[in-house]
Amino acid sequence: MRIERATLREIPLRLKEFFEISSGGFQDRRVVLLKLEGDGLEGWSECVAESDPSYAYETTDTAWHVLTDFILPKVVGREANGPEDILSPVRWIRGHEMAKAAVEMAGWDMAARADGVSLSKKLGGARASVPVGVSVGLKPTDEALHEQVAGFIDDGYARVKIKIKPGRDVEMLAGLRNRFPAMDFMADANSAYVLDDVSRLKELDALGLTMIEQPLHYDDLLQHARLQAQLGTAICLDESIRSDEDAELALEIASCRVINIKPGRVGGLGVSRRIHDRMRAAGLPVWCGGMHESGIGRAHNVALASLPGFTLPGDISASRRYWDRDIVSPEFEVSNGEMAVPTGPGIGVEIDIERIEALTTREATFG
Ligand code: OSB
Ligand code: MG
Repeated sequence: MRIERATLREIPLRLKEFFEISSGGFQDRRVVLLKLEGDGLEGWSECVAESDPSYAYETTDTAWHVLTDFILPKVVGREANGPEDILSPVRWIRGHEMAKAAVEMAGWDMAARADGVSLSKKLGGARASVPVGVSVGLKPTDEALHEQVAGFIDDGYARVKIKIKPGRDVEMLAGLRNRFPAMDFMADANSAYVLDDVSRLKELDALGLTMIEQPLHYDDLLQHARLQAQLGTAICLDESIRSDEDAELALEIASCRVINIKPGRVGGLGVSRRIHDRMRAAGLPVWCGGMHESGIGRAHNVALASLPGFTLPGDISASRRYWDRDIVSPEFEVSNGEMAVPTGPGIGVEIDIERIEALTTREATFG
């Protein structure tokens, strides 16, 4: 595949509601979209970096910088031997997985279109629809939390993830468990605890959570292993897993029993699939996380989640959970806890290019 041209754009998209996690919150997303062109085909992707470095060190601006100054000038104009070879000229760049992933993922869309198959099929997906859940931010009161959770249960989500932090944890979750005894709940701490909080975290074992995501430091596999050894509840790692090597180490020392795979966080769909394969061989489940993507990033996530080892519901919610209006059609919907995997070529959704162009706040082209 020849990458002849690249167009990078930034558009603002406002979430329907303010979203708060243990490290802070936001409502306005700065969405970076990439279009690659070559061999008469297009490939689209979304860079999932956020505007501030609270979840990851990358930001919208570092991703823009690394993409425009280092990555795109080197990959455009080159013949690549498939999507996993596109980044070969920039392997020397350390980190910046979200910036790299954007290029690799647009390459996968292009490669799938070249074969005339869906991205799901190109990746080895095995399912026509995938189980999906929803991630609920911290709320000022239990009443507000209960109301939103009740709404999502009515919408049919297969699992509800609740953001927690010290002071908003055991009692808050016990209240939810009391009200919804049979619901599949999990918690996500986004690194808000330390190992000394172990006795507090052990109180979660009584609540029947499917897992607790990223309780400790964003970088620490050893302390998670020490915690997992003392906790009945499965630990799921998010921030701590940024490569297949991280996943290998986490498995070796038993830092977790589940991994939340976000293709942006690990550098693309190729690495995502390798982590999936590794976990599957170990008999452990994975699921696809989310970064409040627009329909373009969501389409990639749904395709990834159709691989056989993604047995747990992903943070892949309906377009209308996030946006008044998405930038793809049809919009993504949830019914009976499942989301349909697009079957058209590539990411399989139509991109609203007119609206994207109207919203564009900056643009860079190569080739
Ligand atoms: O920790 O999984 C997380 C969103 C932004 C950054 C980090 C996280 C999240 C979510 C939302 O939980 C998932 C989604 O609905 O896209
Ligand atoms: Mg998380």
